[in-house]
Amino acid sequence: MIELYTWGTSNGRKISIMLEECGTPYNVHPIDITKDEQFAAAFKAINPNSKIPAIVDSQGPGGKPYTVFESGAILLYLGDKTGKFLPKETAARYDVIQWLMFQMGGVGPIFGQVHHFLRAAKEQVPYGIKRYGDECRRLYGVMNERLAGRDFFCGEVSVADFAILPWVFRHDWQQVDLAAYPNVKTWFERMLARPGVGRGMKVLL
Ligand SMILES: N[C@@H](CCC(=O)N[C@@H](CS)C(=O)NCC(=O)O)C(=O)O
Repeated sequence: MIELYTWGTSNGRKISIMLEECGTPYNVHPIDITKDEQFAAAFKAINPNSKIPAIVDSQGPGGKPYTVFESGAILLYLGDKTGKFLPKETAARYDVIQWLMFQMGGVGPIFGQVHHFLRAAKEQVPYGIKRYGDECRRLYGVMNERLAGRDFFCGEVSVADFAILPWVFRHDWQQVDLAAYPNVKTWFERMLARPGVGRGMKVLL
């Protein structure tokens, strides 16, 4: 059984989507980050970085419990464990890993800053809004080019799509009109039509 420590955010939803798509049984443990529960000692023992998501696999390597934090690492772990949504062949595998890292190093941090400066900042900071807004729109452009003539980021649907989807789901928070990125829009609609994605997106709603 997988124990999922999460909250209803884009990073958390990557993992509930993956678990639903794999059909892997899991228990949800809410960590309310609006109440600073991520800093509790019990959770810090699972993720020393005090952020959701994290998992504990009761049947980890060697049949022993194993803990994983960082959503990209969790997706790779679950892909290897289940044999789903992460190719085994080297080139196809690294195609997926590259686009997963594009999400982890680019989309997540930059879109997160856009959300902060547009929705949470206590003061208007035009410099931050422009810097992160420009980079956010540039990243949408990269995704739009990648998805030209492709149904998914890399061949078949993969953990890369599951990582990117919950961030594109917040395009209204980023003040991005998907009509300007038609390949992203079509991909987004294709992803949302998947029942597993729909169930994963509803966890802790
Ligand atoms: N790189 C981390 C980022 C995790 C992250 O930023 N989680 C946010 C919620 S989406 C969080 O726990 N925030 C609480 C905090 O920063 O104190 C991952 O992908 O797992």
